[in-house]
Amino acid sequence: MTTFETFLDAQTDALGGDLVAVLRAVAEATRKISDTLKTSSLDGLTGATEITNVQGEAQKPLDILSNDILLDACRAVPSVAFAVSEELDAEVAIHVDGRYAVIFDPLDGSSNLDVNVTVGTIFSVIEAKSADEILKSGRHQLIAGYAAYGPQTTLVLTTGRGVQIFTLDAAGTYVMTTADAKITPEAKEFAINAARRASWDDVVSAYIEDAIDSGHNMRWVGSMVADTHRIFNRGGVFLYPADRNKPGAGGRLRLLYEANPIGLLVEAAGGEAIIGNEKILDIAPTSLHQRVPVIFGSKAEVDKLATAYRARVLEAAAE
Ligand code: AHM
Ligand code: MG
Repeated sequence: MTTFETFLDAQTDALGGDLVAVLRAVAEATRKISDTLKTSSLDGLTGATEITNVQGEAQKPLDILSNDILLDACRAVPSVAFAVSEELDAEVAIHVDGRYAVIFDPLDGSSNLDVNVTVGTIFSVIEAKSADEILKSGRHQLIAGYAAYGPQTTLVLTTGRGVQIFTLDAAGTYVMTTADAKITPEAKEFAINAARRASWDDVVSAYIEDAIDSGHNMRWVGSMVADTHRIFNRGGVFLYPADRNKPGAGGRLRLLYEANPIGLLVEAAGGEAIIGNEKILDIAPTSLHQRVPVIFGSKAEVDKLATAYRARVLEAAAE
């Protein structure tokens, strides 16, 4: 049996003790969040607060609590210089002598909380000694991962050497359940919010029409972490495209703490993650809460979309 601690010990030479300490603290924070979620209704942690976050969304008590648990974890590690969160307006300076920024969505899919559907924490660690080093492309991520809080709590992680999956046991120990996770290159299943089809661009509309005609199945949890976890287990493609009626609006999901960490995990597992004609991980961010269109999953399916976007660019250039 490989526990998370055993795994961390084996990573120390490659990552260095400071980075391992960051990862240990973040994983411990996800264990605490998992514990808090289990009895949240009994503890009165339901509904929404009257506080609105920088995204203009009403925060839930568990959004705030999860954010605080992660901030406390960052403060406990001297090498953390900054924390960036979906729930905070700007980066928070943690330790002046720190070296890393921890970037997180504390509770992704939190609109699903009151219906007891899987939610998750998404996180990423980059090197950033000063605030102006935070806005860099996803290729610079040193660690990325998510914890999915469902029937089981599962930690999915990359430190640059493949993707490892851990499951939380009854004693609160993460135990490795997959040593080298791979996303199957072909799978006939897509995830998209079909209610928004009037806002899709031609490439997405044509892909979905074709997929339905070819007998693909559809699933949409409304928690990106849960949809991602399904793709890790049986493949498929996830799409949250830009709204064609709102040029420049990006998409719904945020680059730094949603698209980038998932993009790194997906590529590390042999899948693809794109924004139209480009890879998610190559996008140079312009702001902390920047929204982007997102497509990721099984390589063969994402390649079909990437090829169609490339053709569109070539057509536009020829006009
Ligand atoms: P959140 O971080 O505020 O929970 O928002 C992100 C979530 C994703 O988990 C999910 O894929 C998406 O929003 C669902 O959006 P929609 O309600 O448009 O289907
Ligand atoms: Mg989110």
